[in-house]
Amino acid sequence: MTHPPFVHPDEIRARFSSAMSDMYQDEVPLYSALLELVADINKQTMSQQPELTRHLRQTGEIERLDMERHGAIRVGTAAELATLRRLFAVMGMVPVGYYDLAPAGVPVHSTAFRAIHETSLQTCPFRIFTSLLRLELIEQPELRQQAADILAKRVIFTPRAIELITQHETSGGLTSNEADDFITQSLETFRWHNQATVSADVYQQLHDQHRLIADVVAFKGPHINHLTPRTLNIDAVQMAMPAHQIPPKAVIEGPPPRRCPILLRQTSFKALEEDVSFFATDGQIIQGHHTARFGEIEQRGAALTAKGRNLYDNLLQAAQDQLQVPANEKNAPQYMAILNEKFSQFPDDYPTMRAEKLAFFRYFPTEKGLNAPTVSMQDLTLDELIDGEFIQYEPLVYEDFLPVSAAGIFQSNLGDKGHSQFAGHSSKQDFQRALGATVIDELQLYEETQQRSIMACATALKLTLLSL
Ligand code: OOG
Ligand code: NI
Repeated sequence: MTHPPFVHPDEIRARFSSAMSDMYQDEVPLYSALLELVADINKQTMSQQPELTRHLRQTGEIERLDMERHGAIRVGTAAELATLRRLFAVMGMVPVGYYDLAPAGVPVHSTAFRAIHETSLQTCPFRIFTSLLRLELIEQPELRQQAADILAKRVIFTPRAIELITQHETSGGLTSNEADDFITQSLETFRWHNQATVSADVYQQLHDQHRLIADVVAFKGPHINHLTPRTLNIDAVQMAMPAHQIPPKAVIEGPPPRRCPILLRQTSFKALEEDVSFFATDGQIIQGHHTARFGEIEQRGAALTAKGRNLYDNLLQAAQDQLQVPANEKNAPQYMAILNEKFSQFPDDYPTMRAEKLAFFRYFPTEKGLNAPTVSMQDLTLDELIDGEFIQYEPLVYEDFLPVSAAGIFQSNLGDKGHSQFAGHSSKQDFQRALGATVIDELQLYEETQQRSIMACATALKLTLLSL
């Protein structure tokens, strides 16, 4: 018996990402406004910067730009996280990286579910930053137990979603109709519910412990809390936001503006205050509020090697040490000045970043190389092939997240006055145990993509060997 062909996981992810964006636009109209603003500024930026446009064309990023986004969710239990891992696997998304946010005062640890091969990322780079609440960081034992009991009772997946996940695992794929069904069913898990599952009293207790704990425990499921389009000019969007009635957070997280962008710069608009109803013990409904959902934008730059990342972390730390207090509305200009000054130590041209092995690159054969006789190139090193203009290179785009920035995004939307930091050691092992899998090392992935591009050059130019 033949069966209809399976849909490629990349295609399911693309459909899911688009359905998720539609749902969030309905739920949070300000996100729609942000999308429009970002699209306008992207268009403007490309017409003003032909060199940037050429670069986006060369790497293929121009095609993924409009559909590029990430989202974030927070779950409460190991079982929820492990099932999410199976759900995301249907869409070719696997856990990459470990982020410990406890040192920054947020009681969660996280990973990013995403595609890992450059071809898949090109089809759809959709990522989900996924955090697991660390209940063990709740100080009061009774509240901790109560939160655990509430979480143990909830089921965040529809029975049909589980069925389709299992089917994908056993038969190796989903047909087009099943994929659409899977998308409809799994979106239910991420939908907003304006009805809390706990009483106003319990909500308040959880909230008093940490607003994030209330956000995870008091609701039916892990509602998507933001979606983030990719901008080509984050400073321009940040500046334009207030005029569009979108209130931005005080400072842009990450590195300062540069000619050659690195890693990730992010900013968000403040979370909305939304109406929520709570049950009272007498069965009555009480109206209240909850703030959790927001919008964010990001500008992505070059992926850094371990050496480059080290330099980045040190310069960022030095800037924060000099400022002494967390960056806020008042000291934002001063912080940006310090940051700029510190980052003057980070080379800002691609040849130096490449020569000093600070970033990862992708290599392409040039027209000249493709037309040259192989013998003229055979004994040349990669550097010589570049000097001879047989090969050119572009930075590899950073596909991941940054823990310090993520903490800044969390904080700006939690209005957190309490914790500056949680004690308790980083526990990648605990996280992986909960996840039921190890997380992939992102540096390894960039290394592999870089290496594949070198191999592809060798094949295209008919060279037997290329070494970095
Ligand atoms: C996640 C915050 C982190 C990012 O882009 O760094 C994040 C959250 O608020 O749940 O999304
Ligand atoms: Ni985000």
